[in-house]
Amino acid sequence: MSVLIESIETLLVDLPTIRPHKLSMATMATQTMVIVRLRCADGVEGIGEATTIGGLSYGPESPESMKLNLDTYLAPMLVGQAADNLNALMARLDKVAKGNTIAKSALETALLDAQGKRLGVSVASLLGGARHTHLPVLWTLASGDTERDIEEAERRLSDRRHRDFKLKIGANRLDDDVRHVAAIKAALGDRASVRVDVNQAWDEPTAVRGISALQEAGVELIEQATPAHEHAGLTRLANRFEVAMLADEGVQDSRDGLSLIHHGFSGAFALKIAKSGGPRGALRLAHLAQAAGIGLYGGTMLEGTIGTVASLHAWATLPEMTWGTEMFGPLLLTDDIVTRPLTFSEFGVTLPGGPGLGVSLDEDKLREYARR
Ligand code: MUC
Ligand code: MG
Repeated sequence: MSVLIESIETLLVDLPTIRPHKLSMATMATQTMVIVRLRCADGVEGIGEATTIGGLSYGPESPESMKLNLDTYLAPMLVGQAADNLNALMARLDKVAKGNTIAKSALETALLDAQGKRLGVSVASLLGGARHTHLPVLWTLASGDTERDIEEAERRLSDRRHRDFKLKIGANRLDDDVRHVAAIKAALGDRASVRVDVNQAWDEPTAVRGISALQEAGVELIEQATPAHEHAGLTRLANRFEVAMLADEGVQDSRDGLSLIHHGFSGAFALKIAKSGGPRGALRLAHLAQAAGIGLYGGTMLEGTIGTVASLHAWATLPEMTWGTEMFGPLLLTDDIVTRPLTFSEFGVTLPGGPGLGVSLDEDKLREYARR
């Protein structure tokens, strides 16, 4: 007899960031996550997280809209259903709601966590089995100040925390951005890999000028230089330059992946469970990329520990990723809402053991940071 889903609760949780995090479309001082608690008739609870960046500025879902849509449309489709048939449950969600991939990802995560706990196996096992238990993690330098970014990078290098750095650019004049990136790369030299994320801020002619200068400065990877929908343009840039292009906002799911492949894109895809409606959708995109010879990168929406761990369980099932991962979200926050935070060491993070996600909510912390 299948166990039924009894209730689904959602909470908005606001956690301050350790410093302002400046992206081309927003500056973050707080991260807001929607935490999902999915309770089943056998007493098992699965947890999930829906998180985006900068309110509504990154994509079409905001934390507040996700909570509303989860409560009003998505959760009622799951309550009363058998908890163990993920294929049927996710199809019910797709039937009632187009898009809303971040909210759906939180529910898929909670369902995987519950099923793993019930069976006594990890989420990675449910996804086919972990091939790694320690994954590389980069750090994003985005204080907005060159000297402060260099100091931050030096500290992270000497702590053996991170040796790959992603710089957020696109908000300033091109020349200023190039000067900023070149100064950081010159200071770090061969001790670190430096990449940039433009978050769609350039048009193609600006991208050509910017990428030439950044390639010259020794940057290794250029993330989403141009608008998300411009698949032909991104492919032209990938063909034109030696430095690798990474598609992020432009590759939400397998459909986008297929379109880029059809255009002849060579480069890499940033996988995010939030973009693909959950860990399984992100893995479908990864498998497509692998078949087409496209590189992989484990991306984040700057989730807290729950979303980060859910992603790690998925990335752990893949062969080593070409460009590593950026699963540093919890390190950008001043506190955590789980009882045992993740262990970051030796330039990476350790996949937690135990059934399900392998992390538990800290009820006191949850109460402290839950929005009233
Ligand atoms: C993005 O667009 O990649 C990932 C790291 C970071 O600092 O911002 C995110 C979003
Ligand atoms: Mg990005």
